[in-house]
Amino acid sequence: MGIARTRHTPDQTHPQTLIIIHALSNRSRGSNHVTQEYHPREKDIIPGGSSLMARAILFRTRASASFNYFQAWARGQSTIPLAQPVVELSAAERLEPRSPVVVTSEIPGPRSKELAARLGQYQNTDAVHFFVDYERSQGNYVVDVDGNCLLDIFTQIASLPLGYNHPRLVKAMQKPENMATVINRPALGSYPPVDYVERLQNSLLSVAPPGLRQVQTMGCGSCSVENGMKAINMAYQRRIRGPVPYTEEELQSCLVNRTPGSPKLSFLSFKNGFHGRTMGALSLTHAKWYVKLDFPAVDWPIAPFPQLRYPLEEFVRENHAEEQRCLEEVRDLIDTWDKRGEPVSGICIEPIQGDGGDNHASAGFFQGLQDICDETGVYLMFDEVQTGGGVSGKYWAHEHFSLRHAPHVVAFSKRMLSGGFYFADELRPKEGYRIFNTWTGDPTRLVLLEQVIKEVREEGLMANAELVGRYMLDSLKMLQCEFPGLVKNARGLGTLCAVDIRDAKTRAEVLRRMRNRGVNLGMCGVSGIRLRPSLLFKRRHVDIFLDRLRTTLAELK
Ligand code: PSZ
Repeated sequence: MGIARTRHTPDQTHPQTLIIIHALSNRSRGSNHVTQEYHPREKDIIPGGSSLMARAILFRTRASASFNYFQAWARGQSTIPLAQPVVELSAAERLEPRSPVVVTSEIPGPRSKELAARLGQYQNTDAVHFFVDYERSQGNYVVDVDGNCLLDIFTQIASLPLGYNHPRLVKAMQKPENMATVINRPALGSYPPVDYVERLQNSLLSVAPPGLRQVQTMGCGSCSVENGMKAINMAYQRRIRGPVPYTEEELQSCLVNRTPGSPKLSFLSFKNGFHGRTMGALSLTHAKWYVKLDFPAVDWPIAPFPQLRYPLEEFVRENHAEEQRCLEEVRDLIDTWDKRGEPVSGICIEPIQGDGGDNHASAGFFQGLQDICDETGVYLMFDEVQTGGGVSGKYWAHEHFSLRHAPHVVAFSKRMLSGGFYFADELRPKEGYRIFNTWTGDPTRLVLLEQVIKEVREEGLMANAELVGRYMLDSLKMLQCEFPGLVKNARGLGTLCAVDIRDAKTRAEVLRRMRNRGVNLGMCGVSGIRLRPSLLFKRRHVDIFLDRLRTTLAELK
């Protein structure tokens, strides 16, 4: 008998509860693929909506499915009576709830509020949305401590590759042979475990961006960007210095932040970029005031990121001109700062600006940027902390740009579970302890990442991201036609989709109402809604999201 059965009392008035219970009890039984009746629209999708008849059929199907679930659960069976149409479900999908269920009058509910008040004794909790029951959360659904079950399209700030409690990851963590990895967190740079090389090969190296074969793990995204910058600066200085030993003056002056040991180099970033909160990465970040205010930052060149008009295919000429303008500015800045005696050693850019507003630029823009870097000897770093991990339809979003050669650094974190960066051979430090800290990552994360990568391959999840993303974008474009003025600028690559809402106040209201309807969303830029689903997001999830968004927008029209 599953753990869930002993912990929850089935309640016929909340059929969804039964599904969660069934799902959890199945997880503990560890059963494999089954087929079951399924969302009738999964096979025959029309983006953007359902007729009354379709809704009626859907309701009936769901109601009878719930009853069947209950009967099966009551008999302790792990298989579910079949109905038509039938599609194959993965083990993970079988565990997932069918739709959101909201049981409190608003979210956060009373228990969340009580916990926030308690936590508030020890820290500021203004950023807390709600408290989560991570044990009961499953797949694309997050369950809060009040029993609300929300479709999660923000996934812990875009950091869950396979949603919650994926059976494959649960299994990996239950393996006794992985226990030592979990318990004994090593100082990886000095005492790597016996299986570390193999772990790296099976995880990070197996999905390395084309042309890069060096990798360094790190803790978080900021730390990854920060150390990517360091690797670039070291390589830059090495190039200038040549194959000579360090001078005593260099070794002494660096200790007191003076030249020549601490050289006057600069790093170029873009307006609205987000690269993290540590002091180096923070100097590259220009997205939100509350990330920056009161902290000293290095005065480095900031170039404009193209402000494109959407849909991209309709504004090709205007957008091209805008991108050329930005590239010219990059060129000018490199020149100006060189003359100032603070040459640009590297450029850091997101393939799609995330926090700064889901701003896209074309492949041509990035190719042009790489050309400028090659001409001026500036190193190019892609910050793929938010775009990496397959959600763009490729493992790395910069792979969409057909660059002439690999960038020098690709920083990652979030959906890769471990932070870190891939880098060109040329950037490899010449001494130990130069890119280093106590943990430099966590092998436990690689155990999980290995399973994530296997699942992505076996279940074709990158192709899924591309297909579902296209469907989601088409649907958002339709919604934009339905609510002109209220919704605009639908844009996306894979499932990295976004829309802008009329203004920031309306956006906040949309997010609040959507949450109360059981859909958890993120925001970006001034008035953007940012969609960051897991790789398990399917068309049926898009439909649930869209249905609720349409209702919400109609209320706010
Ligand atoms: O408010 C915050 O601190 C947020 S909200 C979203 C993020 C951070 N994203 C983190 C991030 C990122 O999106 C990109 C493109 N680069 C670096 C980072 C920093 O990663 P962490 O938060 O892991 O340090």
